[in-house]
Amino acid sequence: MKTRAAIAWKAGEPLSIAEVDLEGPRAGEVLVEIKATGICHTDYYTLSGADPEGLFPAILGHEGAGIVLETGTGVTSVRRDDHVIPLYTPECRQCKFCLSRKTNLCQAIRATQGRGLMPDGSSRFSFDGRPLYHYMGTSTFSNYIVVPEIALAKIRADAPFDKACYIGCGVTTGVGAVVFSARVEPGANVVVFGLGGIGLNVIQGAKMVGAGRIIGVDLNPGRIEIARRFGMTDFVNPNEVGNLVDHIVQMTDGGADYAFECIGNVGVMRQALECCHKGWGQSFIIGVAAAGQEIATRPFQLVTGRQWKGSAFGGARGRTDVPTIVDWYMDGKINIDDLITHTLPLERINDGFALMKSGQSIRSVVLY
Ligand code: NAD
Ligand code: AHE
Ligand code: ZN
Repeated sequence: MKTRAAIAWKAGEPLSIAEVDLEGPRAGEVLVEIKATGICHTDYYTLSGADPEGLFPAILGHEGAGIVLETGTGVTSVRRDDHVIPLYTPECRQCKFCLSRKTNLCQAIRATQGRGLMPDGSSRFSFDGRPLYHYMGTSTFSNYIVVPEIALAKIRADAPFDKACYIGCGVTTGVGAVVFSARVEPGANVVVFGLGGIGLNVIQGAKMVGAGRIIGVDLNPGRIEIARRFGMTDFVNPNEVGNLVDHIVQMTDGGADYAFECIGNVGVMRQALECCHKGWGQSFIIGVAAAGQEIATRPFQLVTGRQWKGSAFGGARGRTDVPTIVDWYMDGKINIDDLITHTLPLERINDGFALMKSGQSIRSVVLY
């Protein structure tokens, strides 16, 4: 079949909209009509050329929601007309990682996913007979996609696609980091570095679990109002204080119980560790840093009890936890609507990237 898609032909170049050929689902695979997709900073990161796994030409996008159109042989967990969110972190429930119960990082198809291919080593997308790479196993910048069954979370049918799509990455990453990765306890002091599409979800996750002080750090004062609305109790602009780490340690009577880096800046990652409380403070890296970047700190920071951790997809097990997060949204426990500042047709997807880069948008959503 044909599908309308935004193709990333080359790093650093705008996406181009075209009719692409899409092969139908093979065994264990599912054809999904994508109704809406968010644009995440990670799409921009890969398009920029900084992602060591970035491949071109590819169809990017990993924050979508849609409807099952057709299932390949052997598919049992979803059927035609089911509403679904594609998962860049699948959940096979059989691999060593899934069975460990210690991580959400299912590895069943991670190797081929990182090579832009379906689990059988081929691509379902082509243009003029030339294969196009899949991206993060999802490629939601295409109106129709084929994905493995284990990479689909079935969600309730009354959740609107234009909001539910954001649960495919940003909402789950931010809220999940608090709830599943850090398990922040009521009353704890939380510091969030970067108040964008991820950081604001960390803030609302912290509020949801009853955190005490919720301190937001950003260079963009335009983020203050929305962050306060989502639960931030204090704001710090790094340009307006002397030593940022000392400042936060003073504000929190010795340091943060939990810190989250939601930028992808290795210098800030160091600050996010060092502002943590001696003896127990935990710092979670969420931001994705470019190829070649490395983190550093004095080992003494860890010797004295601070912990450096990371969180991918909020520690959520996609097929199990994503439907619950959709319920949280539908029950009014989390706010998605106010974070979606722009909606665009696919033809204007490059404007969505420009809005993100300029700091004007929190999340742009493309509607098919
Ligand atoms: P975004 O562009 O919406 O937000 C980034 C925010 O950081 C902006 O508000 C910006 O003003 C602020 N900022 C930039 N430099 C800063 C600095 N030096 N100090 C303080 N604030 C600064 O991006 P996003 O969509 O929220 O994504 C954030 C990061 O999270 C990206 O690196 C993205 O790739 C990553 N990410 C990781 C996961 C995961 O599973 N680990 C999932 C999604 C996104
Ligand atoms: N290819 C990138 C990986 C970047 C990365 O860490 N991605 C996150 C999700 S970001 C979503 O917006 C992730 O899930 N990581 C775990 C994994 O297995 O990729 C790079 O930098 O190499
Ligand atoms: Zn993302």
